[in-house]
Amino acid sequence: GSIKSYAAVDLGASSGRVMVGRVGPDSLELAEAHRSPNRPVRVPEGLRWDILGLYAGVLEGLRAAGRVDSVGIDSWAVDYGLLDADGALLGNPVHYRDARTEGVAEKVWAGVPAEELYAATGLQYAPFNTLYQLKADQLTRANRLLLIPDLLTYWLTGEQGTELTNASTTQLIDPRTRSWSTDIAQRVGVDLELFAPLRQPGDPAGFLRPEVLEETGLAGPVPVTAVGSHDTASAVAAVPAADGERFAYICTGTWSLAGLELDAPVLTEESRAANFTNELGLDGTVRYLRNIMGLWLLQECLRAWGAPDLGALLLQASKAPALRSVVDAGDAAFLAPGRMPERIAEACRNSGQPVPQSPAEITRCILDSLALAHRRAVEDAQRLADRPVDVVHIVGGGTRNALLCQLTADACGLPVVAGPTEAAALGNVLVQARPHGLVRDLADGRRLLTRTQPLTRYEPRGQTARWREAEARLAGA
Ligand code: ADP
Ligand code: LRH
Repeated sequence: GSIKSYAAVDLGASSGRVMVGRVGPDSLELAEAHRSPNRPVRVPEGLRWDILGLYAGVLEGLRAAGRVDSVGIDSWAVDYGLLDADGALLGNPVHYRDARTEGVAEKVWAGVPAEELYAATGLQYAPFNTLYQLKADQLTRANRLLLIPDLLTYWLTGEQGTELTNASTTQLIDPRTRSWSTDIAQRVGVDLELFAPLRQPGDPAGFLRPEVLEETGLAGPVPVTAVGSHDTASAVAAVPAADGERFAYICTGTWSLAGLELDAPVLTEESRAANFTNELGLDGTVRYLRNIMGLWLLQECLRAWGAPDLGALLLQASKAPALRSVVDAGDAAFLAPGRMPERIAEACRNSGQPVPQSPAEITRCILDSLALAHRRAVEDAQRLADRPVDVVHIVGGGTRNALLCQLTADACGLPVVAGPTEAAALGNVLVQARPHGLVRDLADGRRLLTRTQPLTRYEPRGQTARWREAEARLAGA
C-alpha cells in the first residue's frame, strides 16, 4: 500500500526506545514499541555502557514492532566499540562521562594547538570528543572502531560503515569537505584505517541477518537504512520549522543542544572561544550549536532523592521564587555523575547567591539556570553566525516540561514552539521514508511534521530585564 512502516531505534543517554513510524503521502504517526532505561554501569575500571542490554532491547523492540519496511538506528554521539581482527567486541564501550580523558586534551594540544584543531574540524572542545577518548585508550588489539549506532547496525546486518553525521562528532572530520581530515588524524596520530568507510544518511546498510530474523520473529528481507545516526542530527531534522522561518532550535533531553541550522560552518576564533560546535546535519547542513548540561542536572538530583514524582516536583518548582540563584549550566564541572544536589548548592554558595535547600528550590534553580543557558546560546549563535531568528523550537523530552518551555520563552524574549517530544525518532523515520519517495528532503519532512504533529506555543512574558540581571550576576561570579 501507500503507507509504509519504519522501525526507528533511538538510544538516548537516559532511555533506549524502538518507535514505529507509519508514513503516507500526507500522514505521519509514531507509536512506541519498546522502551527501557539506559543505565550506565560503574565497574572497577570505570563507567561503561551496558551495550548488550541495549542490543537486547533493540531485538525485543523489533519483535514488538512487527512487520516493517526498514529499520534505522540513532544514538548519542562520540562513543564507540572496538573490534578485534575477527570482528568481536573488545570490552564494553566506555561512557563519555568516564574520567579517563582527564588531562588528555592538553596533551593533544601540545602537538596540535586547540586553535588549529578548531579551524580544521569546527568541533567544540569537550573532554569526550572521540579523538581524546582514542588517545586515552589502549588500541593495540583494536582492528576496527564502530560508533555506537554503527556497532548495533553491524550486529543486526553484518555490515560495517561509519555514518557521517555521527562521524562529525569524532573531531576527525572537516566540516567543509564533509570528509575525514587526514591532516589532523596524521598529526594527532590516529589511524583512519580503524574506521569503516563513510556512509551518508539514506544509504542502505544491509539486511537483518537470518539469526536476527529468527530472534525477532520477522520475515525477511528487512533492510536497514543509515539515518542521521547522531540522535541530535535526527532531532534537528524533525524541528517542525515552517518554510522560510528564521528559527533557532533547542534539543532537550539529557543534554540541551541549542543553536542554528546553517549551510556552512563558522570556524572563527570567536566561535571557538564561545565553544560552539559545527556538527553535520542532513542535506549538506551544519548544526551550529552549544552543548548545555541539560536535564541531566535534574536526572542526577532525582536519582539522589530516590526518584520522587516528577510532576509533583515540577508543580512545586513552578511556585518557588524565580531566579533566586542560578548556576552556569554550560559548566563541564557538572559532567560527572554523583552528588548533584550538593554540587549545585556549592556553585550557588561560591557565587555568593542564596543556597537552594528543598528539592523544589533546587529544581527551580536548575530550570532557571537551563533557561538562562538557552538564552545565552540562542543569542550567541545569532551573533556569531550573523543570523537573527524570530522563533525558538524546542524538541525532545524537555517539551514535556511546560515550566522549562515557558522559562525559555521568557529568557529568550522569543516565542517558543514546543514539540515533537520524540524528535530524534521522527527524524530517523523521515530519512527512512526517502527511498520510498514519501519524503524528498529536509523541507519536505518539516512540512509533513507541521501538518501532523501536535505543537504547543509559549509566548514570552516580557521579563527580559530580570533575565539580563541574572545573566550579569552569573558573569560577575
Ligand atoms: P535522552 O534522549 O537524552 O535519553 P529524552 O529526550 O528522552 O532524553 O528526555 C528525557 C527527559 O525528559 C527527562 O530527563 C525528563 O526531564 C524529561 N521528561 C520526561 N518525561 C517527563 C514528564 N512527564 N514531565 C516532565 N519532564 C519529563
Ligand atoms: C545527545 C548527544 C549530544 C552529544 C552527547 C554526547 O544525546 O548526542 O549531541 O554531544 O550526546
